[in-house]
Amino acid sequence: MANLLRCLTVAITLLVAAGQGRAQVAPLIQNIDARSTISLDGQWQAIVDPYDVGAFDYRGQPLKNNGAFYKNYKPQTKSELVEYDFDASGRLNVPGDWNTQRESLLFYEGSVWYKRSFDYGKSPKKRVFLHFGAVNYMASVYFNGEELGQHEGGFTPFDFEITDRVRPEDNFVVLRVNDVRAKENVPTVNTDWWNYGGITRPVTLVEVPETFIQDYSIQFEKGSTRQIRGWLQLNGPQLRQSVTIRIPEAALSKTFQTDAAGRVEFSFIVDLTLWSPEDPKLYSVEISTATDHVVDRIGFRSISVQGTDVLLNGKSLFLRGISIHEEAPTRSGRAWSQDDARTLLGWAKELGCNFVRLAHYPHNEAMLRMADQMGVLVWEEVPVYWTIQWENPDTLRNARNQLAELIARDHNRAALIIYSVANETPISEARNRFLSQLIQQAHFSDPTRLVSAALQADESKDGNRLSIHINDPIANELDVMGNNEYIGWYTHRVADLDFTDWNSKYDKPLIMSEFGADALFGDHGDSQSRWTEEYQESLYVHQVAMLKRIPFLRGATPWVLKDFRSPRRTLPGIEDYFNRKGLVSDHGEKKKAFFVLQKFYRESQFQLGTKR
Ligand code: GCB
Repeated sequence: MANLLRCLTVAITLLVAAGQGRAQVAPLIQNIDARSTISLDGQWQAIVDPYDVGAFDYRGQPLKNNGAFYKNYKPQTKSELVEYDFDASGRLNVPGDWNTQRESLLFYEGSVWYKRSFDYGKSPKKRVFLHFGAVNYMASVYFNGEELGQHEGGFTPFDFEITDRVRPEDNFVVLRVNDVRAKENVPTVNTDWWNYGGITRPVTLVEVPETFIQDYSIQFEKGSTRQIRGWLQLNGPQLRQSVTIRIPEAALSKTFQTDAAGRVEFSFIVDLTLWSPEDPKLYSVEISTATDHVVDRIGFRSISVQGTDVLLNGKSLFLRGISIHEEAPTRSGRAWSQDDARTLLGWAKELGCNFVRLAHYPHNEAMLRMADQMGVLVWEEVPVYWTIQWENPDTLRNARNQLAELIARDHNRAALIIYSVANETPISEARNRFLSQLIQQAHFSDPTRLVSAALQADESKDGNRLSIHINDPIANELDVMGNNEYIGWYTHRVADLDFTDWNSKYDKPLIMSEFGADALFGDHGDSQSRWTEEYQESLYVHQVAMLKRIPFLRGATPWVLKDFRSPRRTLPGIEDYFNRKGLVSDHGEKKKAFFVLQKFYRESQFQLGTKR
């Protein structure tokens, strides 16, 4: 069995690697923050290049000469023609989207070249990697005038090894970042969020020993609260080594031997305080080999489903959630920092949440680390959103790669309980096949977590009663069903919520993954008037009453915590390119509906789904 599993793992890794196509990225290094690092964050020189003249000549052929911006070439004589100059160009902050750093770039979609120089005293027998937290959407990465490779996908981390290329002085990294939307991409051309371009998450130089601990999983076996089942992968020339895992606080120390491929799978029994939202206990876990040493903060808990129940540490619970976009709470643009994470999750906790849906793409790692610390359960998601190219094998490879990178980054986080593989995707044979592969991949790569998708249901009318039927064949393969509904906003009237019944043919838990209404903070009127806080408040009152009547409901993540930018939202004076379904405005002010949900969550803490 173990051998079969290993063969399958290798097959999946190869498949995913093949899917990266142009990307020659290195395998992801787990837990970057625990390594020896130097931050490359700060001001980078930037050239805005809407016509891609830094990459292609006027015949559309790739530039190889000194005109290519990645060469960072300087004229050698006063007569030499060189039409770019990083040193004389403006600067952009990294991490940061470009759209909110310059007014002229708010709607810009295209290429921006980034450059940064650094000196580096490499210690002997060390390896050096360039780590990018995320770059949206396509990153072409160059180092000291040569191409390292490309990475596709705007929300997951990637590394390039530069051990043999780094020099003591005057290294320069150049990136061509392109965020042009394309039909075959993931996400595709149509979304309801801002296409924030740029190096949106931290850039880090990571120094590791020649043979280093590349990745590890130390988690409870599915359903268990005592049995650890894990694995560890070394990278480097000395692959056969003994590995010691210690949890000093629990007086635990176990030693294992890696095989010729640098891998070891292990299991052992522990007696630990379980992680939960009420008591988010994290242990320092020390992993050592003869050549490397990594410390992580890991929480231990089990998550499973039984019929329509979601069980955390064996006990049924109701997931009191909220959906969140990755937008900064107190400024404009993409969120990325610990402070951003603390504020966003702080608002969620103030609402009474024990759960958040990080929509619609992988959020930054700080969010997961903060959720671990603050005790907030997490649903993570890949941007398989609306109508992507279900029949296109490259689109599938791209989605699989983004899912693989997300799982690789977060698979030790206690807070993370659900991977969602899709949002509001229209049922078809091709779509079912596509999603089925993602679901299998998530289950296989991380058997300890639950898999979901935000579906849409059918409906029928009988007199004044509205019947909603969850009837999507893909639900057969999910552990938890998500469902988005906009009764009272896009469909029907708010009053219809009082006459709505929910049915499901699956014996599975349901999370109402979206509902909501737009309201401009400070816009007041009666509850029938669109865009007012009172309309939104009334919709929440009726939605909550309806939710309480759904017997198989085990959670909700209303749409959405905070107003967020969207190019689809053009209504002047109200939307102004913001989706206004936030319970908090884009300036951080709480709308009336915030307090309706808060009341529901405070009450339901002790009533719903607590069969103890
Ligand atoms: C949805 C989408 C979400 C949108 C939301 C809306 O169903 O999943 O991305 O932002 O509706 O506000 O229309």
